Amino acid sequence: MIRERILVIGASGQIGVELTLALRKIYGNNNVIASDLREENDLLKGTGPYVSIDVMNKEMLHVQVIRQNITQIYLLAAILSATGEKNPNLAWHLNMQGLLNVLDIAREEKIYKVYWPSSIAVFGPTSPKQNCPQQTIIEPSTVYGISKYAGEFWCNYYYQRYHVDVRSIRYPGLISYKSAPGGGTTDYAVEIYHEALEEKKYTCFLREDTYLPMMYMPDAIRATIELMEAPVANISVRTSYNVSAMSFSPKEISAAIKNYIPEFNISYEPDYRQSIADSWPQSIDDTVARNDWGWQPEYDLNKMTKDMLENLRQQ
Ligand code: NAD
Ligand code: AKB
Repeated sequence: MIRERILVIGASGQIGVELTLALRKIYGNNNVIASDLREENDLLKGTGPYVSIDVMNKEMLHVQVIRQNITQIYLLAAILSATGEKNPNLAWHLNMQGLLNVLDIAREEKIYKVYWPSSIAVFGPTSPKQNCPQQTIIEPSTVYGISKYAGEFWCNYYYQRYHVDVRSIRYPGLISYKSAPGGGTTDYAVEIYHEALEEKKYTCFLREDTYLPMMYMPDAIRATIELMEAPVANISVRTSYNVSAMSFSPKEISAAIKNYIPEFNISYEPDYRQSIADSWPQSIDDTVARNDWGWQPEYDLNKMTKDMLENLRQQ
């Protein structure tokens, strides 16, 4: 049996912190090496090894992979949709070159498995708005979406040509209370809970009727680990899997919060992120993920709202 040694790149980010902690529970603290450009996140301190890595520095990354006897890599370092529109060159460069560096090292060092997330941002204005299927018209209109779509095909290419077992999920917007989101269009759905508790009001940068696919972080972490643990024979998609949990608008999340904080008030001042949101589907069909590796979400809007507010109150 292989003794897994896992490298998480981008471990101090919104997903990285929780994924690193979950992987440490399964594989043992010392077998999961967290890495990031940023300083170690406070929640990771004292829970296992942490190294400073720039994924763009391929030589240094390669040295770490060999030195640490890495068998699996989770690549989370990226620039998200809203930040990407402010600096398209940087977003393209990091999102593409970072992935190619990891895939190349995985091929050369015969890394057992690679995880790299894609996003619902691959879909564009010409994709179906409702229950957007796994395979459909895909014409992304953001640099982030373009980089994710190109990345999906690089993953497929490295699997077909070099047999790198790289697996991927098109995450919807992710909502969490532990680590802050990093510059996405769906970030409003995290900010709103903080502001509801602290200020009892929130000004939303999207219109009240903007429906987007969303998922609570515990579901996203479980989906990731279930996909990575699925038998290789079950994996029919080598670009990236659609997964779905819930879909709501700012008006609906605000109503869900009001059930717990009746005095909460929301107002709307849409900005440049509105057109990004408008280009994405409102809901996702994840039948293929359900059939291939048994994906099932656990959280809907109300269950998530209760849990978010309870946990944020405790913080
Ligand atoms: P994040 O911005 O919170 O975290 C990314 C981390 O990468 C940060 O800690 C950052 O310091 C690090 N990083 C940036 N440049 C780096 C570099 N050159 N070398 C090493 N580390 C670097 O992002 P996240 O929300 O945790 O997203 C992780 C992945 O999941 C990304 O690929 C993102 O596109 C994807 N995703 C996220 C969401 C979401 O809602 N959070 C949804 C869909 C897809
Ligand atoms: C973003 O809004 O950019 C991310 C995503 C859906 O990929 N949360």
